[in-house]
Order: sequence, then C-alpha cells, then structure tokens
Amino acid sequence: MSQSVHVHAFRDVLDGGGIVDDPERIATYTTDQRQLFTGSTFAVLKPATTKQVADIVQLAARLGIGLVPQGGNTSYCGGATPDASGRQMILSLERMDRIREIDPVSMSISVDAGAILKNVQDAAASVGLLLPLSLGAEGSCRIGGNIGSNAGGLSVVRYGMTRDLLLGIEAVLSDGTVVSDMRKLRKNNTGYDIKQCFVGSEGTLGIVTGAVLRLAPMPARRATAWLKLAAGAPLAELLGLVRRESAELLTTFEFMTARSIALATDATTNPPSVDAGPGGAVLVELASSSSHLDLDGLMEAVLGEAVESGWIEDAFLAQSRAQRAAMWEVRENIPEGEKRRNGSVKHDISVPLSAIQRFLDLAGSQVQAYGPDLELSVYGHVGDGNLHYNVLVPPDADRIEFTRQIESDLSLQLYDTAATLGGTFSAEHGVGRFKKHLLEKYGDAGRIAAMRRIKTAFDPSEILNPGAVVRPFEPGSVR
Ligand code: 2HG
Ligand code: ZN
Repeated sequence: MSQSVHVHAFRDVLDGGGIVDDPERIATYTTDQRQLFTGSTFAVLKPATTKQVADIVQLAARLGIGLVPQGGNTSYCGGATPDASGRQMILSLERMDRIREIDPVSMSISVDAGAILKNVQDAAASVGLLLPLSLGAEGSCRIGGNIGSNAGGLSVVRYGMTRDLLLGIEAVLSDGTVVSDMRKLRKNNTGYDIKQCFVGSEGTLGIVTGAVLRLAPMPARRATAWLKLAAGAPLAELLGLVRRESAELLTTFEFMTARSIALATDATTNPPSVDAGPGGAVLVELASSSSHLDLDGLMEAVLGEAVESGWIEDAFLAQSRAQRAAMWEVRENIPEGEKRRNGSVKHDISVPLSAIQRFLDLAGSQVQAYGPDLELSVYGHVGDGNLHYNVLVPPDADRIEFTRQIESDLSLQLYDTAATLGGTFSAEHGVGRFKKHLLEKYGDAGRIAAMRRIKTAFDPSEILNPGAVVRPFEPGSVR
C-alpha cells in the first residue's frame, strides 16, 4: 500500500486537524530535542480523543506501521523520534491537553496525557495545591512524556519521581483496548499495579492518554540558600547534615561546579551576585505549607552548623523573592549555557550517595587521562545521587562528531565507573533509542529478559515505539 493510501486511511479515523502530512510541518517533529538525530515519517497523527487513539492503534496494527508517541519532544535520548525507515508514524498527544478534573479534597488532578506540565502545575496552584514535579522543560514537556520517562527534576529529594506521583492512568494497548483506571486512590491492592508498567516504558507498552496525579499542600514558606563549598567538601555528609537538621522540609539540594555556574551566568540577563567556592556551590531549599514555622531561622541554624563543620566557606540566605529567583535562574540556566557554548556530551549518572565522592574522584581522573584539555560541566540533583557529568564540546569542534567520539570511549569509561559503584548510566533521562546499547551492556540479564517478555506480551506485533528501550523477546533466546 502506498503512503498516500495510508494517509487516507488514517485521515478517515481522525477529524480534519488530526493529521499533518506537509513535509515542512512534519520536519518540526522528526528531530530529537538535542538535535542529534533526524528520523523520517510520512505523517504526524494528532488525535483529539482516547477513542481516536484506539482507532489509530488498531489501524496501525493492521497496516504494520510503528507508532512513535510524542508529547513535547523533549526526550534527551531519542525516545520520541522515529527511525529512518519511513515505516513509523508520530502520534502526537498535543491536541489532548485538557485538565479533566481537580479534586482539592482528595488532593489529586486528572489530566489528558498531552497537558503541558506547567499548565498542570498552574491548575493545581489555582486551588492552592502543588503538583510537585518541576523540571527545566516544564513549559513544553507533556504529562504523557513525564510518565513515559519517569521524569525526575528539581524536587525529587522530597516528593519522588513521576512514578511516586501517579495515582491513576488511562492508556491504549496495542490492540486498541483502553485501560481506564483514572482513580484517585492512595490504596488499591487489587492485583498487578498496571499503571506502573507504563512509567518509564517510553511508549513501548501502550499509549498513555490520561493520568491522575497526586498533589501536595502548597508551600506557604520557603527558605532558599546558596552555599559556597570549601575545597573537598563531602557532598553526602553535607546533605546528611542538612537533611537531618531540617527534618522533612528539604525540597532541593542541587550541586553545581564553578564551570557550570559560569556557563549559566553567561546565559543570564542579570548576572547574579552568587558564585562558587573552591568546591563548587549548592542550592538548598526548605519548604513548608505551614506559615507557623520559622523556616529562615531553621535554615540559618542549619547553615551555621554547616559552616562550623568547615564544609562550606560561606552561605547566603535569599532575602527576597527576587534573590530566590536569581539563585534558581543560575541553576536552571546551566543546560542553556552549555547549549550556547556548542553543547555538551551528557552523562546522566546516578550512584548511591555513599559513592558520590568516589565517583567524582575516579571520573575526574578518567577525564584527565583521556583528554587533559577537556572541560566539564558537572552539576545535578545530588540529593538523589544524580549527577549531570557533562563533557563540554569545544567551541571549534563539530558537535555531532565530537559527541560520537566521546560516547564511543570516554563515556563508556564513566559508565563503567558508575556501574562499578552500583550506579546507572541513566538516572532520569531514560533509554530511548540513544541508550539502548547501554541497557544491553549494563542491564542485569534477568531484568532485560523480563523486560523483553513484558514488551512482547503488551505489544506482540511490535507497533509501539519500535526500536526504543528494549528489543522484543525472541523465543529460544537465552535473554
Ligand atoms: C537538568 O537537571 C536536566 O537541568 C538537564 O536534567 C540536564 O542538560 C542536562 O544535562
Ligand atoms: Zn536533571
């Protein structure tokens, strides 16, 4: 069957605005967020309802066409980019962006999978509640993608990953069956927790069309501080101190090296007055929904103790909203700063907190031995054991070529080190198409075997995001 016949068939199951087959418009969907790869597709499908998604899936299965679900196209790992075969279609959820219901008493929000994260945050805020998922891409990423990649972000230390916020789900299986489990229950021990199968599956097990998310009380007070670290400051111990002394009020513990701060500052319109100490800097935030707690006083006491320990040289407590925003701007602008300087080769590492210092030492020596002139931008969610250990692309280098070169050698050394310390090559960015070989290399054989069996059980005809995350199970194979 020709492509135009396919387009015609899909047009029949969608309404007028539901299909894009103009090559110029298609091009805005086929390149990944980091512009490392451009795939090929003959049309982008934009359903407006769950029923249309189910019809699309059934038709795709009949025609043997792969479907690549796409939300805000912000995957760092090519999870939402079709391959080059031209046999895959993008299924964009962007028209399914409704807030379905907010239930302030149950503290939950029900949304379409194509709802933009920021809009969901705002909807929750409009009833005085917090959606505790916050990340740099929040203005464009969509809830379905957050679920598909189990997004983490800037407040995981307190609230957990997307997985921990998910109460209910609606998803279309590969035969068009709709899993309609949009419940708001905290407790529901009635067999397999099917919704969790879709979390982190990057669209390979079903198309998420709706979700119910857990909300939290909106913080009434925040205390935000910038800590300048002394040389050799032990991050895990410092975190331990801050966490212990601030009880359950810690929401952020973000580490940044001087190089990352400088990159962010270059990308900032009003450069802030904060900078790094010899050991880098940490952005700490405490938050409380109670207006009766003296958070600033608590933060000052915690910081006093940290100064006494000799781990920090100096600390600044934000005295106004503007100061707080300026501190956050530095942290949030680091990826943009890297991009402006010709990008970086990204390593989204996590290791147990007890091994974080060792990772920094060993990885530092590996980089030094590989290329003494290489520059690093190291920062991340140290509260979660997650480091973005990024190698900067030299300004005069070809970005793609340099990335390939580093990824074929130094990156593997760094991942080896993380693996030896009990860590992982992808903490919060997923696997997608770019990190599949790493899953093969570092994943436990039994776990991969289980993943393949699950993939085959959910998607026997291999139409759901084919080529992403994991190969289907092959009968007779040992894995
Ligand atoms: C962040 O923490 C994101 O800002 C992006 O996860 C990390 O660009 C990166 O390496
Ligand atoms: Zn991150």
